[in-house]
Amino acid sequence: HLHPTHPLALAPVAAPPSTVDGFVREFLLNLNSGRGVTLSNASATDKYFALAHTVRDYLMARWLEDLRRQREVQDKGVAYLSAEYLLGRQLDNNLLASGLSEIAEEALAACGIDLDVLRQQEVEPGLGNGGLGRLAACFIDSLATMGVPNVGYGIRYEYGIFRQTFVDGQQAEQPDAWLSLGSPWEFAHPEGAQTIAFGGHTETYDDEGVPRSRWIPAWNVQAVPYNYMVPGYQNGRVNTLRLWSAVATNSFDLRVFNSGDYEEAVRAQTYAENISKVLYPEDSTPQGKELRLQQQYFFVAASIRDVFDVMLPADFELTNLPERIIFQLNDTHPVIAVPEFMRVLVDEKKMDWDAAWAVTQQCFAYTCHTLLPEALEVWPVELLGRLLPRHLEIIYRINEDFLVAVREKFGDDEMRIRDMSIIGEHPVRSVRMAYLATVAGAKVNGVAELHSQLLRDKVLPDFNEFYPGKFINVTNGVTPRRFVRLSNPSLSGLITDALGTGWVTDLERLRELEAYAEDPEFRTQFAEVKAANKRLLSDVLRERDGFEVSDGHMLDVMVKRLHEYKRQMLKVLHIVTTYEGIISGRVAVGDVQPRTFIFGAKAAPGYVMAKRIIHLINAVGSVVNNDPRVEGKLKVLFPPNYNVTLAERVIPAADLSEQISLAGKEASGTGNMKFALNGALTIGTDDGANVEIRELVGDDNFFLFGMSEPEVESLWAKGYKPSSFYNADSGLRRSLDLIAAGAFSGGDRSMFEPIVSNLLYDDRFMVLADYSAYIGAQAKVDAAYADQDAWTRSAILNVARCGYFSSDRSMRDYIERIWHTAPSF
Ligand code: CRA
Repeated sequence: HLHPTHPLALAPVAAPPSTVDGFVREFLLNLNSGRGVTLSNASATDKYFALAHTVRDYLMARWLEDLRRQREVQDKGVAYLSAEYLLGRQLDNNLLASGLSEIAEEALAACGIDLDVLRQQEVEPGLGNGGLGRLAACFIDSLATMGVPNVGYGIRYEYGIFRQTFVDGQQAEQPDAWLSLGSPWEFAHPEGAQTIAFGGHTETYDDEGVPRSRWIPAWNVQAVPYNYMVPGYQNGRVNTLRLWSAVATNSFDLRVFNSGDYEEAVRAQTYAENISKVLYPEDSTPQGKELRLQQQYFFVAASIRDVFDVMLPADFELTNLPERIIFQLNDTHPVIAVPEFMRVLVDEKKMDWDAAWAVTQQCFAYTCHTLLPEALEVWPVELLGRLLPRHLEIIYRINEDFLVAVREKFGDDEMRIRDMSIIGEHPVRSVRMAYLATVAGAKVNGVAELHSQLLRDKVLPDFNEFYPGKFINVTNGVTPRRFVRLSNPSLSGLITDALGTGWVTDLERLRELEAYAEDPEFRTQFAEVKAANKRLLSDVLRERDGFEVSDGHMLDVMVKRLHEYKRQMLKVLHIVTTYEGIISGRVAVGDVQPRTFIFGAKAAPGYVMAKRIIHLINAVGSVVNNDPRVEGKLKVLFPPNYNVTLAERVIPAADLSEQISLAGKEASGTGNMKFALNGALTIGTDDGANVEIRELVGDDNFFLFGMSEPEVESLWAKGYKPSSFYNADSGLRRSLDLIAAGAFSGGDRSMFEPIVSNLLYDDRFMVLADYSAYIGAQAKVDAAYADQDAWTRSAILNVARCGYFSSDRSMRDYIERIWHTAPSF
């Protein structure tokens, strides 16, 4: 027998040899023993699973070794708490990270298999809504690539973001059963399940002379961890993403079983398992549903217990926690972790309140991702107290102590006390989660310079005054591995030919491309890359949606969630204006730059206005695309179900990136960064990270338009009258009138009337106010695009100057300004 301390038992089994033969052997082994098939009778699914398992086998030794070393050295680690991880497909990323892409391709070819066919088999894990979830995925990629110990904690939703289809131009939602064939990337550990309790009541008791509180919960569920590898880019490091799945506890069933009520027992099971059933599909507009709070508590309670029971040694000195762990709160969704952490320290570990609070304030940091007041989560006290009675008590105590300190600093300014209280009174008594996070967090950060400044000055000014130095900025970033190296292999090849390979982990090196922008030969190659990417996109859209992309068109792209603040309607008005100009004969067809407008956008299923706008985009598309007068000139394509996989095809092909939110509303944006890094020029407002993109690429290489944030504020203060803009601009009048007259609804004037009325009478996002500036900027875009060589030069400069937007840089900023962790080993 192999004794557990025998070297062979301690060390992981070595990876298979990194050769084509070694890969073929491992792949066939996985087909045979993993899938129970031979190569000759294997389905595409079998082959995909065997391939994925083969990649895992190569990464496994490194993963096990990293886990072992982290247990041994106990360096400070980051627990990233996020309700969303929008991962995208894993196969290609993991092949790239392990340096196996070429070997795998050859090995499969030797087996008569096209790697590309297997890539297509993967259903992407869509466990997020948009930017926030994709950001979390970029961050854990960067941390692994930088060798920083990190566990990403989240929820293993059985159904991710819904699959979008269009029925008569209107959005329909289908469940995203991404796990129906299973996932080859996950490792279930049901034996490591944690019990997570809910409900019940609290009581005080005498603990050998010390009065204490305890929670007597009413029911519980099991949180089963599923581990996913997060491999660093070709650095031999593998971090862990741990997602929790809810299952019913035995005791839960037994109680009901004993009562003989079998049906009730099954119902109870379903109730428990509902917790991780489905991702809430609202982006930036939470619905305040009880199940959502259950989800939030479920995953953070399991994660905190994981840290105490699995990561830390049993005898760990709790006052040293800040040297060992930092919990980063990805928006307010995981903020219930704060009172849970306090409950564990005070009630379970019997720490004294003040000591526990001092530790907590060093172990948490909070990232705010929004400026929309409706996105700042608030939980009614009634609901929170019913679901988590002890946590509500703890929140009250935190608030009491906090308000005492506020009085000490600001005096008995009752107005200010009411404004700063963690408990809001209107319209119902509620817990303001952003305030709780701000009070608890060592640092609070916004996600772009402008956003962080507005957070300090407009959203939380009292807190900024009370906690000088707590509010900081960390501008978002995106991973160059997925969003350049993988999604744009042609551009990557061109860059590598010029600069060597180092840029993939040191994106500021793209600066060296500035010189190449002046080289006509390089510009030609760069233009060829863009053209090739357009052809690739064209193939994908033909295959996927039956669309045709015409050669020689400018690709003008707006892909992001459908939200009024992002102003897809401004884009629609531009299209209608251009179309109306041509068909009315006012504009000569020859004067218009041929363009294909590409949209991608999901609307929250309950967001009626957003769904109407989707309907209108499709309606405008079907009129424009079928009108011979604009044939070959204008085209509108709206492929359904925009997701990470489609983004990876669309972004490298784009010429023009639409970032046209009302200034002061888009916290950062991250799509904007991906486009610029892939050589699209931006037309955008001074909002979010657009500001920083423009500063870096220069005004000559960016189409700025529209009101600035202070101008927006002053127009609001003056009173925004959309009709004055309508009356002042004949192009705007004609366009809106065309929509209102039913030109895109077969003469039906009622179909899009709510959109038109909204813009004219009730628009918080001031679409009409920025219309003429937008149309003016689009005219400049047309003129600039006419000079292809100059456009290409600008595009190269965009790539060269956007290295700052690597998520590696974001992570370095978090490490230096917030976490104070370092790469280990
Ligand atoms: N909806 C912001 O709106 C930002 C991302 C990531 C968002 C984006 O401007 O780029 O976060 N906010 O920081 C959000 O989810 C709850 O707030 C987003 O993705």
